[in-house]
Amino acid sequence: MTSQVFTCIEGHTEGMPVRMVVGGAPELRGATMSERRQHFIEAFDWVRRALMLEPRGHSHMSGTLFYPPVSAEADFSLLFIETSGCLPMCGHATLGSITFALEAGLVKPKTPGQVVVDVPAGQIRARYEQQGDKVTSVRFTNVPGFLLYQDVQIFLPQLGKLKLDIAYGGNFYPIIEVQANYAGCEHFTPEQLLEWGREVQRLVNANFDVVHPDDASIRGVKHCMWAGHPLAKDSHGRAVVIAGDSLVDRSPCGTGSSARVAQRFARGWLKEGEAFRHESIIGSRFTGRVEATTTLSNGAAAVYPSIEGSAWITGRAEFYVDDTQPYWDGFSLGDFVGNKGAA
Ligand code: PYC
Repeated sequence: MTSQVFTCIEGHTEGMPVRMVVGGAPELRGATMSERRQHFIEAFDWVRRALMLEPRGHSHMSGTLFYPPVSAEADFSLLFIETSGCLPMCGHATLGSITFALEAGLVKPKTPGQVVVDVPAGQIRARYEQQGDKVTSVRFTNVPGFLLYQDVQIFLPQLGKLKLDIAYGGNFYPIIEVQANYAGCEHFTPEQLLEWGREVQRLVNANFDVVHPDDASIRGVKHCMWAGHPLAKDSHGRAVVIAGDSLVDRSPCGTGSSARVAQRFARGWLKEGEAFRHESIIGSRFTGRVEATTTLSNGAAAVYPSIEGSAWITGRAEFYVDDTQPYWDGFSLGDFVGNKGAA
C-alpha cells in the first residue's frame, strides 16, 4: 500500500507553474542524475502522475524534485517532472527551482551569486541577482544546443505544406517559423496550436530520425514550437510551445528558447553574445544568448545557449497520496476518450 506525504514549494516562472517537491521524494539509485532519472521512470512514475495530473495538478502542470548534489561541484540536483513525462531538462523549471531553493534557504551556494545544478541532461551553471530576500533574475547556461535539420517539409491537413527546422536545446523542438501557409501563432487559438502541435510531433516522429548524436537515449520529439510576431517593440521573437499531448507552456520555454537560439545562430540570424528577447503566449519573456560555440562528438557545430528569466513563489503545499483513494495516481481527461476509463 502507498500512503505518502509530499511537501512542495509552489510558484511560477514567467507564468508557467513550477511545483518543487522538497519533502517525500523517493530515494533513487545511480551515480548520475541521468541514471537516477531512469530509476525514477521505472519505479516511481506514479509520483509524477500523482503530483502533475488531476486532481492534484492539471494539464499544464510542471515541476521538479529537489535532491542533494550528485557531483562534487554541484550545489543541488533536480529531476524534472511534468504531465508529459520525466524530461532530461526543463528550462523554466530550472529557473524556478534555483529561485525557490535560494529564497527558501534550502541551499547556500559554494560561490555566492552562482549555483551549479546536476540534472539528467548534464550539469547546469547559473548566475543570479538578488535584492534582499528576493532572487530577481537567474541566467543559466544550458547543455549544448544545435540545429539538427533545416527546412524539412511536412503536410499538415489543416494548414497545408509546412517547412520546419528541428533544433535541440535540452529537448528536441520542431520550430515552425512564419511562412506562406502559417501567419504566426498570434493568429490562432491555443486549442488549435495544441491540436496541430500534437500532429506535428506525430508527423516528425514518423518521418525523421531525431536522435542526439552524443546520447542515443535522447530521441524523438515531444514538443512543438509555433513562432510568431512579438507584441513588445523591444522583443525579438514570440513562440507558443506545446509539450506532449496537453501542455501549452505559459513561459517562452527554457529548452525551447535554447533550441531557437541554436537554430538562429546556425542560420546566421543571431550573433554570439547578442540578446534574443523571446515572448511567450502571455507576453512574458526570457532572454536567450549564445554564450560560446562548441562541437558535438560527430564534429557537428553546437552552441552553449543561456536563458535568463524570473520566478516567484506563490505558496507551499502538502499533498497526500493514498492508493486506497480513487484516482490516487492522477488522471487526465485524455485517459477517458472513448470511455477507456469506464469501470
Ligand atoms: O522550460 O524547458 C522548458 C519547458 C519544457 C516543457 C515545458 N517547459
